[in-house]
Amino acid sequence: MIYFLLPVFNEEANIASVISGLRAGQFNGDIKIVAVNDGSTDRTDAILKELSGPDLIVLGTRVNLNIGAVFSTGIIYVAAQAQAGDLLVILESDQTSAIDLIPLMLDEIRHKGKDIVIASRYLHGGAYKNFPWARLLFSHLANRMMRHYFPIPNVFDYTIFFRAYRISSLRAALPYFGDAGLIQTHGFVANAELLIKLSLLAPKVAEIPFVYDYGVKRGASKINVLRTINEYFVLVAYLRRLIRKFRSHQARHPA
Ligand SMILES: Nc1nc2c(ncn2[C@@H]2O[C@H](COP(=O)(O)OP(=O)(O)O)[C@@H](O)[C@H]2O)c(=O)[nH]1
Ligand SMILES: [Mg+2]
Repeated sequence: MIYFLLPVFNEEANIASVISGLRAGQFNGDIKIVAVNDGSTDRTDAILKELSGPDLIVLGTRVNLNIGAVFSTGIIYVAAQAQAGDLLVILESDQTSAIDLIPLMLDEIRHKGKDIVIASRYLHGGAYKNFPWARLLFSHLANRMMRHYFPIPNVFDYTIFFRAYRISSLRAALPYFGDAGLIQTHGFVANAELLIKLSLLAPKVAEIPFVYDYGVKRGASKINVLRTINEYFVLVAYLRRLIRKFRSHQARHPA
């Protein structure tokens, strides 16, 4: 089974197209779409009802909780449902995650033994298109900062949501961090937090080039850049403390 996790917040202009794109895709396996509706106040909920089917699970909250809670809810749900060998793809609900790249991402896991595959804007062949310059600058700085403090072999893009995971590698992380501890940040930084925590357990991570075209998105971005900058600094301090504790635990209890 291939699970697709969609964080959804006020995506009335995009969500139907994303779900029908997934339904039309060729992924070499059964699919289940898990849409976590993060307290949307537009027509998102009604549209999700119109799209209902056995392949679509809608979770979420009535109030907006932001990405951290959305990822936790979706990952814990999928980890509990999945069978050994199942895969998870997290993608955005605003049409910017190119569905035709997914088979290549899944191939890296199925045939090349990878555990996590990142659609990367920073690899040769990857790029940002139609992205506002201020966001571009911010994205570069955030990725530089993550790479500086938390280097992971082969990883340059820490902030893109669009990734594929071997679900067993997510499951392996839950006993270390707990359901409530796998993701402890609230905003967009939750995505980097997840990757860095998983990397402590040494999964095989690969990137494949991805042209991220922001021009295909309908509607406005909901990111709050100033708040997110602050969250990256908080994340660095938090993860450095956590990694120290993790390493000293590992030294006392070698596997
Ligand atoms: N911004 C934001 N996005 C959320 C939230 N909850 C879920 N999402 C989803 O997370 C993804 C990223 O948000 P988006 O507005 O596309 O950010 P951008 O593409 O970086 O401008 C989208 O799929 C949103 O629907 C939230 O509280 N805030
Ligand atoms: Mg987006």
